[in-house]
Amino acid sequence: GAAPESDTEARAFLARHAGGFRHFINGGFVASKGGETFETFEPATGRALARLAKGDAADVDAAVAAARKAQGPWAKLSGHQRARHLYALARMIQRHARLLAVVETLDNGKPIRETRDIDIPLAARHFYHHAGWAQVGEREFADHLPVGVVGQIIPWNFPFLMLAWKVAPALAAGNTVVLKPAEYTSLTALLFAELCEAAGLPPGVINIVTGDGETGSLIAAHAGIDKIAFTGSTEVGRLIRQATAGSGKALTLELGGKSPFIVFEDADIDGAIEGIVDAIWFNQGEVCCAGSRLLVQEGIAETFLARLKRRMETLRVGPPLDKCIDMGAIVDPVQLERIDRLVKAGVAEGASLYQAPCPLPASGCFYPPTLLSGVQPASTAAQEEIFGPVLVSMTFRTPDEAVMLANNSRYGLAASIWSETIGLALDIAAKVQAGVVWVNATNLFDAGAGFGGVKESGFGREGGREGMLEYLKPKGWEKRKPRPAA
Ligand code: TXE
Repeated sequence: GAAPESDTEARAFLARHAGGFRHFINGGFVASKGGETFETFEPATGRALARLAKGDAADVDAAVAAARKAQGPWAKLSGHQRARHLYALARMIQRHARLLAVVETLDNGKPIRETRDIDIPLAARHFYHHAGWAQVGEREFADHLPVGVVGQIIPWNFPFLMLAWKVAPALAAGNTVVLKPAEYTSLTALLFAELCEAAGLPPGVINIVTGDGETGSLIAAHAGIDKIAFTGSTEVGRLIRQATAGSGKALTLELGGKSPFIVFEDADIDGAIEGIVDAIWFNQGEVCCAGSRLLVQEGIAETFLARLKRRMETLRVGPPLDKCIDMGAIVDPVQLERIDRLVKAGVAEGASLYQAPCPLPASGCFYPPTLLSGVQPASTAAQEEIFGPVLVSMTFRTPDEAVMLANNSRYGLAASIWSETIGLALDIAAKVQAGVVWVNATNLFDAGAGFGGVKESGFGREGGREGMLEYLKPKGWEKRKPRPAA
């Protein structure tokens, strides 16, 4: 195989912060007021990677105060001026793309091929796209105002891309931000803070507070925040909805999924096989919209699964800096244990287990590409989000049965439909309960298209015009006199 990607520059970045990473508040790096810190690890080796500040109530207060002070002046800038800042950030991301990709791979465990070709370029594209919205927004949203100070809590599966999805539209719309990265993967966010400094972004427009769920809950409950945008588990989404209920805070939630991947008898089988590989083994299956439930029509099920198993054997799992690797490490031992527990539950419930016989590194958090076939629709394996490289499969006979199985889920994030009969595919697309539907394709993301879920996958959209509106409020209501007390 090819030589592994060099991590020299990334190690130098880590060494510069060997004394511990700090929060980024009001344009500068500051230690936690209470002095608490925590450690993170490299998933591929288990070695310690960084020490980070754990945000407490005083830190969140300071970040919110900085964001509040910066918000008026930021919103008063012309759309053109705000766009210049977003373009500058996009160019900074491109200039430091290699460093960002390597840091992301070290921190998360995902393959360098993906961070280099997908995560970081899509993040840059998100800033470019939203620089455009900052300019046209002046006319398009002339009857709207920014929401104000936004609290953003993001997960660990696409640490930098999720930062871009949250930060770019918020800034374009004239909001300022208090962002908390996930505790496993904060490093690209802190590197981004350095890039914001270098790009001359006004202090307080972006504030980054690191920490765990406790820090997150302080942000969710903070009275000085006007909106919360969250991506993560449905369980935490529920807690945040409770914490913000009745507070007047706006809220968007992008939560879990168990997305169906439906293959009809007349599908292009080669295409569908490559599609399912991308749907479930991209990013180790740690993807909210992963096609984790394969529904295949009975007549082709046996051949399809046989071919899929042969394709699984060719997937390479290993050190993520190796440029030939298809699947890297699972983010943390806790997640690895959760995946294994759910696979065992699937087997106990009667599913057949197939794991690709690929060699795994002796240490680090690795898990093989896994298929559970013949699962019962009501079983744990068919219903729970596994959030790992585990595909479950079921068969159906008729299109109606496919729709019934697809919708037999508490989630509704995405769906992928494969058939050469376009009328059938579009008919099914309209009947599947999902925020995003792909036909003869999967995992298509575009900064200009709204992404989000229905049912327990959450609400609100990210990307495009719909995404911009989530960071705006109609003008006028704030001038209305409060109703006299009864
Ligand atoms: O997610 P959490 P976890 C799913 C996936 C995974 C499971 C658990 O199934 O196996 O969730 O992962 C912050 N108030 N997804 O526990 O806890 C936390 O610090 C406010 C799907 O890591 O939801 C982090 O920044 N914030 C998913 C963020 O929430 C809180 C992506 C997400 O972490 C908080 C991740 C609280 N009480 C996990 N508790 C997707 N759909 O993309 C935690 N956080």
